[in-house]
Amino acid sequence: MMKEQEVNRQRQGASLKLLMAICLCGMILFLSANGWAQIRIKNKPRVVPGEIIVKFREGVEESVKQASLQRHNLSFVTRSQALGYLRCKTPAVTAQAINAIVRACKEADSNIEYIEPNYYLYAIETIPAGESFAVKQGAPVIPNDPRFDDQWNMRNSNDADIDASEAWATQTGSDGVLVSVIDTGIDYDHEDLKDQIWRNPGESGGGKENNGIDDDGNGYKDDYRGWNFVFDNNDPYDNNQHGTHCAGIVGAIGNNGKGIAGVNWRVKMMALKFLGQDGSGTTDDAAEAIIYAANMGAKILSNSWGGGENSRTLQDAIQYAGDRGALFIAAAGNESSNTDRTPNYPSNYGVANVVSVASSDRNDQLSSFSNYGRYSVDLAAPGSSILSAQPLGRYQLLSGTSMATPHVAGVAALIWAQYPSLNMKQILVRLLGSTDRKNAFVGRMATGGRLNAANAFFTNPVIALTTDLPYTNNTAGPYTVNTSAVDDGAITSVKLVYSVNGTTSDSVAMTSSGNDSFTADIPGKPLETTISYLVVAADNAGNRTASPTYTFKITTEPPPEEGCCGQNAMSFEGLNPSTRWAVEIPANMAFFLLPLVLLRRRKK
Ligand SMILES: [Ca+2]
Ligand SMILES: [Ca+2]
Ligand SMILES: [Ca+2]
Ligand SMILES: [Ca+2]
Repeated sequence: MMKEQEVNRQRQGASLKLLMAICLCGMILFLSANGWAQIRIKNKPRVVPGEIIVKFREGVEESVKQASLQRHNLSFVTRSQALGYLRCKTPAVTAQAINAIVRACKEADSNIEYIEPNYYLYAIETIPAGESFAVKQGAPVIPNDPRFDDQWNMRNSNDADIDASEAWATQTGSDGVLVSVIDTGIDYDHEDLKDQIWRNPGESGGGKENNGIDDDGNGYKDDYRGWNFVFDNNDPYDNNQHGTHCAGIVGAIGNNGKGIAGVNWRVKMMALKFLGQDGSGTTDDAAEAIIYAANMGAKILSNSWGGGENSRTLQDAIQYAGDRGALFIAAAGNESSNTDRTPNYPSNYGVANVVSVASSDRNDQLSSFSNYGRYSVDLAAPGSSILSAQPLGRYQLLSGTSMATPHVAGVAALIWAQYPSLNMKQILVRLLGSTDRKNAFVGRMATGGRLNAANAFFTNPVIALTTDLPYTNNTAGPYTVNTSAVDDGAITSVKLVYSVNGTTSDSVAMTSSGNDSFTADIPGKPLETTISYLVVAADNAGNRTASPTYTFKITTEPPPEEGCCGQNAMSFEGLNPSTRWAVEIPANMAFFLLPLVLLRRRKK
């Protein structure tokens, strides 16, 4: 919604204060190869001085709200129409003082549903890259973009790429798919981006672009090419560099003889700027941007930023987008840490549409800076030394989970272009169920794999979101396994196959629980039992796919040290190449797959 001029002035004042604060507490400015300055903010401030977000419970009377605000010395500034929270001014400036008010209100005021600081959020720092690269010739589809040879992430000799060339043989993207890049804005005049920028039809034509009228009644005047939430105007131009780089990965025009090729040669990108020139923004603006994207029909939201604490405001905004069928792709963060233990937001929110993305390098290893987490990170995608677009028509290598994230958003868009009738959940299953499992990622993220665009189009069953049961001391059971499976035709059966202490095995049909989900129970077992299990799905054409194998123990011991990659994978070269990726399994599970191999041979 539009805000009063006074508010704008205050906020610009706040941004200036922030900039000054940054200068005081230490700013490192350095020049990268082609002269672009990068700013890294040290000692990042965590909360917006003088602001608090508060939401009252349903049905609380206006007069009671006013009295409550007065009691806590808060004055109303803006209200979120979609989520109902209020952004308020407080005399408190320091994080300590603001947190004290938040704590006091939580305890004392039962009319308040939640109250929290307006956290600052940051573009996930990018590390300038300057490695040499080796690119292989001879691909299924090689676009004519002159810098394509430098895009190891799309195609390289190690096959650590996302198989973009193979995917492009099937699908190169569609103008009908809308991806929202929620970031520092986009250089919408860039030679490789300008034809991919979303135009709001309700604010286009007949002078609607600049008539000062909210022609489509969405609360934003003249928002014909996205929105700038930092200054509340209709110019989301990128005065940083981060958002343009992310946009180029999602959808730099492919095969146009210029620059690079994005994951999508054709796509529409919605430029939503909530991070300022210094790469910082606020929770309130992020929530507004997310709600804008969802309301205006974006199906994929690409989010290469993070910071703040666990925020109910942000979680509600992400849920709002999920309720409207939009995927929320989020960077896992660049702290080299385990986000199962140290949560990173927004990638850690437990909302079904959130996909958390780690970064991989050209050797298919986890990038040194990348966060990881067996339960909290979903998959890896290339993020080290990625060439993409920069403002003023330039191109540059950058590294970060920021760069990995738009690869995943881009592949989600490709899948949607190929299968336009799929819903968000079905896109999610194809995205997560088609990764290339690698030892470097197994145990460090839920899929144990790196993004693969070509595999996402499989006509065999695709399985994802299988429960990874943790160690437990529960001997009564049952141990419930949920999974999801989709197919280009129809899933005809889903089975849970499990072994007990590596010797006996059982197979049970999984019951459909709707929405492409299936469930089955493993009965309770005594202490010191080890159970391994996998899921096998079959389709109407008789094709079968096996999930990875999961293992847990009934024990009072703590689970083994988290981290990585202990199990030796065994790959079944004899299988159909299109299913081989799915059946790289630990050696002790070979007997489960043997019947599948035999079945397959019998059919021939
Ligand atoms: Ca409008
Ligand atoms: Ca207008
Ligand atoms: Ca191009
Ligand atoms: Ca099929």
